[in-house]
Amino acid sequence: MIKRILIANLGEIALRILRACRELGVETVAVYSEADRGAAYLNLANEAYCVGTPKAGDSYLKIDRVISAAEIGNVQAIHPGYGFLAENAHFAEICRSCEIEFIGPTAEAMALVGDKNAARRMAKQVNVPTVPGSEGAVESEAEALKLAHEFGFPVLIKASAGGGGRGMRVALNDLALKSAIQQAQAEAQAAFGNGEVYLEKYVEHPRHVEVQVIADNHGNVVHLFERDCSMQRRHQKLVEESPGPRLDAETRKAMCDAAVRLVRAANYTNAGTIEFIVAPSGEFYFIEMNARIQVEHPVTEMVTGIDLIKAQIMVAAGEKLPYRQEDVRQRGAAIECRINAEDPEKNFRPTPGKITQLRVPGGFGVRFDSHVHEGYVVSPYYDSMIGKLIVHQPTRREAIACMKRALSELHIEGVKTTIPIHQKILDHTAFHEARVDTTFIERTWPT
Ligand code: MV4
Repeated sequence: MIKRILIANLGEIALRILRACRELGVETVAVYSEADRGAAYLNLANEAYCVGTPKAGDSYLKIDRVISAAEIGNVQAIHPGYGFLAENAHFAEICRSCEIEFIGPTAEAMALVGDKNAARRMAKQVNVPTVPGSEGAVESEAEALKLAHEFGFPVLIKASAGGGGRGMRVALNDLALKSAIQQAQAEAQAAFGNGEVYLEKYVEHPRHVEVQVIADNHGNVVHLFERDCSMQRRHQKLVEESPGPRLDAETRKAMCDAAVRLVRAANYTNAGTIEFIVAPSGEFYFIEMNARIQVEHPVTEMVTGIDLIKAQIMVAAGEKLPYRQEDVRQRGAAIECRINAEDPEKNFRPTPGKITQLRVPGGFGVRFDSHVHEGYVVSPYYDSMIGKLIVHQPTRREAIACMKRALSELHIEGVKTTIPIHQKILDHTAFHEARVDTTFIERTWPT
């Protein structure tokens, strides 16, 4: 039985988890750093403990302090949210040894999918399409050159311990590849403590499409269809949507089935995301798997009607999924815009400071997931996301109109936000026609 949960996170996701717990009748223990002392959402928790100073490394990332708060708060489980400790297999292991349920996959499954090269190998084993590339790790320049000549330049060197675009570099020719291999290995060693790299052909102008899955501890694995997250800048997503536009039913089914095969092969449980890239040809390839709830999970919730945070908690409590695959439907279209305290006019520079005025949109099909309020001070220490505006409508066209209307109602004064770039995106014909790939933002508004 899970009667009390510690939320090892902050901001909108801490509040999102708090709300789910309250609806489930589960008590909550919040943690905060000195930078977040007095944040309004902390008052909704049954208890709240300070775990350190503002720097994340001295608070939200401190395993001993988070575990101490969990022990003192007498919780049965910890929800890590996203970021911070969410994909730290060591933390999941510590939770287990303290007999605290980690709300996520097992430490073993997390470590497995966290090794991007191992995940790629497993994908091949279960017939999930992967990009042409190396068979495992690349050790030498000679090996890399031979492979690159086999499948052609440009190629990408990726760190096994990387992910999300970290520890990744493109090589256009022999010379560049030679110097890149050693550099990439050294960089990966320094950044992740693991210098292993592998090679893939570079797929140009891809779309980013990911499949949401949820699996229980009884062998049931269900996918909740896909999200298109192509609208991003420097690996920071701006707009996400479900269903993925311009995805035919056959490709969708192949991708979702592939995701379920991979989840089964990895013995993966709880919520996870299988990331694919879709080439202009329509071919799709597995890229990596994310062992956490993601920022963009609400678009999936809107089209499926499934509360993913509640599902995570129920699965962690040992319950069976209450639906089979054939019960899950994709209904209508949902879009999310990430509202960040950043100045899109100044290269998306973070704009910490006090929110002096806030007017939040509402109405049919509008959801605003945010912890901020008038008088809230956006801290310079953490991610600059201050909210997510989500809409759900019968069709994509209506969802776009609804998002434009909702964005026009969202007034934030005191800090510059990404609202203006969202308005430009939503007015762009390339977005209306869904003719965008992951290079759209940089091509359209170069900085
Ligand atoms: C790629 C790719 C092209 N070819 N792999 C970037 C994030 C990481 N998850 C994987 N990424 C990519 N891998 C091959 N073989 C292009 C990207 C990529 C990308 C992928 C998804 C979303 C945005 C992206 C932006 C730039 C590059």
